[in-house]
Amino acid sequence: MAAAQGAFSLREVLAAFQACVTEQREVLLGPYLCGWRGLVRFLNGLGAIFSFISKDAVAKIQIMESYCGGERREEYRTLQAMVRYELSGGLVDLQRRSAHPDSGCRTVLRLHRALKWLQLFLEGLRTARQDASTSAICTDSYNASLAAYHPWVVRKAAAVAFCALPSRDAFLEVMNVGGPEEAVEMLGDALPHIRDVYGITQELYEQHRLLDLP
Ligand code: 1PW
Repeated sequence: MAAAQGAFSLREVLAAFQACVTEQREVLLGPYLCGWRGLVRFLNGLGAIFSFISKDAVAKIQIMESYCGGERREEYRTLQAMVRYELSGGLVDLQRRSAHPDSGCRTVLRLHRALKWLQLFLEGLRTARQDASTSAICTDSYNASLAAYHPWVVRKAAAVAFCALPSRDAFLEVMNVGGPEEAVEMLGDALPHIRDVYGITQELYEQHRLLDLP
């Protein structure tokens, strides 16, 4: 089962987020999107109820993949290059979505905010007791991060989906890395890399005042 096609393994995601950060502390978009693809597979493994959540992430990943595979792919090799290119070319809508509704900058910002949720959720999962409620962990991490950016209707739908989350052990099993202890250990290895990628992105966006892009 662990090798089933399309099955999520936390190992892949670990490797992708680890491979994101270059020696110059730049974030490579290729592995970043690869990591996101892994996360989406993970979400899909949690059941159909999560498909509305993964659908938007997939749409955003696709937008970014088309930039990364497009004519201007050199400008989209790293997050830093993308920000430079889009800002200097006036390719980002700063006040409201109009001429450039799907800029790389605003699209990555949505994924970046969602990554915070994931980070908090996995941290909660890692440190929780065996009998802890994953729904509560998920709700708390969502409320502490992404919820602030979502309208009421999305928050309600998310709350319903969270109720359907399996137990902590079942959850760790979906991660496909072995027993619960192994999964917890793997989370301990993976999280610093996710935190690192999040931190670099946050700093970059702060510097360029991009954290509130419409
Ligand atoms: C179990 C923990 C998993 C964390 C995975 C993170 C996936 C997050 C996707 C949440 C999507 C909720 C529904 C979509 C909302 C969009 O309106 C919103 N997108 C996101 C990613 O927050 C904003 O995008 P928009 O409307 O400005 O294009």
